[in-house]
Amino acid sequence: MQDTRRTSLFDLSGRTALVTGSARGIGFSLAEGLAHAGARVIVNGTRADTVEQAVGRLGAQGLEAQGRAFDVTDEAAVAEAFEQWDTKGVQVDILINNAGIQFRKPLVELELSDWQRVIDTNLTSAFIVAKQAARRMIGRGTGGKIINIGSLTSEGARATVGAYTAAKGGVKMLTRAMSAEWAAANIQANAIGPGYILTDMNQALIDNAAFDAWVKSSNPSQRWGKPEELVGTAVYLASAASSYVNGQIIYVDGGWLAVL
Ligand code: GCO
Repeated sequence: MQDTRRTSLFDLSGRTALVTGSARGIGFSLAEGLAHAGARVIVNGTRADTVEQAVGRLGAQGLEAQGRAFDVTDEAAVAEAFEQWDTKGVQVDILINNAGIQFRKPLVELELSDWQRVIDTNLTSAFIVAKQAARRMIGRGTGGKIINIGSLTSEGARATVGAYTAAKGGVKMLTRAMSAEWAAANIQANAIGPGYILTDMNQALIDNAAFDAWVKSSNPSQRWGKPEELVGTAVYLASAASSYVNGQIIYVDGGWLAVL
């Protein structure tokens, strides 16, 4: 039993967190937030230069960060990264599967290759990276934390983002599948479903006056979310505070899904 009088429930000191797709956007904010909660973080992205810049921005705040560029859809590259961490004694205790892309096109015009790219990056990557992380968590007997990033589209569809919607619906169910297989090994696998957040990925939507008005009128908070507003939920799901929470998706959406 956890002694809540003596342990700080949300303290991540001594833990190592890998956040995929964390050179910018939501991923960067999550890496920064976990580091402020005490974790050592590993920044990941596809480009070594942007990963190093992000590590530099964290280091400048006195946070403990290292970087590793790899493509989360490339199983061999992911396996190699984990093998190298093994040899250096780096253990991933917390994994945030955040890497994602968007590609907006009506389904009847969508090329199969673009569908595949979106599914691979947003859904299959979570399987590829979590497989490596969970194998080690199970092998060590330490358990661990896996946080997948879903979306409002884990629940509802929006025209022009069909592949993304299919992928994010899949992320919700993959999270449950992970719980089904790994909860007994003391791994808590949960998801966060962000609402519409002010990120580079959404810049075209933010700049579109009609879309901006739709976002502001569709959720009771009447505004877009900020990446740092996802941090509290991520720290909770990465910490001892969520030791009996498993297979859930927590929407951080300003109340969007609660209203008609
Ligand atoms: C879109 C956006 C989204 C959202 C987000 C909502 O085109 O609808 O890019 O995918 O920002 O995922 O939760």
